[in-house]
Amino acid sequence: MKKFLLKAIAVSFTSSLFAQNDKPNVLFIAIDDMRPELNCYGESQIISPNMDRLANEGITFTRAYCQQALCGPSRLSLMTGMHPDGIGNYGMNSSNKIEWRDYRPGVTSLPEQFRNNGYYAEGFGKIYDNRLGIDEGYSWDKFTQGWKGAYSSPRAQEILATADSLIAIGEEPDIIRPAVDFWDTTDETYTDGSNTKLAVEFLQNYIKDEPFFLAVGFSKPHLPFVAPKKYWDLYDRNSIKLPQYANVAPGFTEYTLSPYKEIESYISRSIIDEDKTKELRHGYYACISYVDAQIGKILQALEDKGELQNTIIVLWGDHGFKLGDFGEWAKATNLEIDTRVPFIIRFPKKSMAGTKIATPIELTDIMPTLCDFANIETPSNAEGKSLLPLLCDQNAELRPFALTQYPRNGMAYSIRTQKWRYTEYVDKNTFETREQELYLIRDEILMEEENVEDLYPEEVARLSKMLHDYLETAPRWDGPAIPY
Ligand SMILES: [Ca+2]
Repeated sequence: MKKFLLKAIAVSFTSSLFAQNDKPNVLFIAIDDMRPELNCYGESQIISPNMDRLANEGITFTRAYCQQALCGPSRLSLMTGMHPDGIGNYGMNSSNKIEWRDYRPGVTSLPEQFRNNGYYAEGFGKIYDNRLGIDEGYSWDKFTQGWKGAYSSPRAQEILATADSLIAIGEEPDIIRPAVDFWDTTDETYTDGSNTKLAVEFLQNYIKDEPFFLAVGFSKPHLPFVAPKKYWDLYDRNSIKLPQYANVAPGFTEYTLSPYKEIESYISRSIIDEDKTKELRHGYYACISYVDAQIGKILQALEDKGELQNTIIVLWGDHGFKLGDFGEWAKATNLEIDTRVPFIIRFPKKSMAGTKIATPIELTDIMPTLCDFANIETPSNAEGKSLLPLLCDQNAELRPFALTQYPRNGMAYSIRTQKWRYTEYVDKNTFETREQELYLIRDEILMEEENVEDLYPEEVARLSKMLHDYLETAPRWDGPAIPY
């Protein structure tokens, strides 16, 4: 009955957006390691007019959470609509590149389902993490990764050569490879500009009868923070703010932060002082402005093609990133700053333009939502919820929490409700509780300020029960995990 009602709402909503029998195109934009620190999220430091325009013409989900704060599992979860436990993947490994499809042949991915329903799907850049495979032939009619070296400038080459010569004589360089770089060069010198050019050409030359599912995955602002100089020039280094919470919060357990110190594969932590912190943040912001400019080119190409009003545009990030927050330069935790992601949908005719929705939702919800709007059946492996009821009624009860997990101290599950972030570390097999954390998340801060587990035992008990009730029946892949 509920499903029937949802379908009826979907059909009436979508038929008001599209001419009958006119399937909408999909423009699917992925951004790597971009925390939602944009103007459209109420922040003010980053210059991103095109993403802000998208938000102004669409719907911004201000409490959207990834399912694991790491590229590979977050993306595979989104693309299959399944939680890491459901798909059986918790990581990726560059020395053991695999095709995830070989391990989970029965699963239908999001673009695959669109292909099954008359769409042409083509992708550029980083959609899946390629260490888990790009799934060409299943998810895509055609896929181009288009990688270019991040270190194109003469200065970066010099730094790399110096590091190599130091390592050759047994010394440890402060800079192993640059964490930041700028160069007065074209957008196309680097991967994202180059792939944007290809995506624009795709749109210009598209003549097929089928609607398209065009995916463009940007590799910035992921480390290293490298972008053409003109994007660095948008910012005044002196006015870039330092992190508000630069120390660990009271009550963090030994598992709260990650042992994975991402920045240390670029530079020594010993050289990260206040100036370096500002330089790194400057680089991260410049990379976002660089990506934003590329998004502007794609939106323009879509408009020039006359397809803007017949295209659903979805923009998402795979997870956040700590820029000195809690003293860290990495992701890979269940903290708000690593799990909260940008997520914007722009519907044709700018339906519900400028709406902000603060209900906690998951990236697994993208698959059923897009399928609903395109009037396509959602694959049975999807675990997420269609966001359609929320668009009809912002107070609709969609899900009791958004779930994120990370394999740490057994398995760390973290649930986000409107008010709380509750994290519980359990034995992977018995679900026996090992450790608990509770944070009251204030809307104005959206950071963990203190673990208040001891102050609210009833809340801990309630949320723990909610989590365990879920775990008892949650889909779980019981074969061998996808290797990493
Ligand atoms: Ca990422």
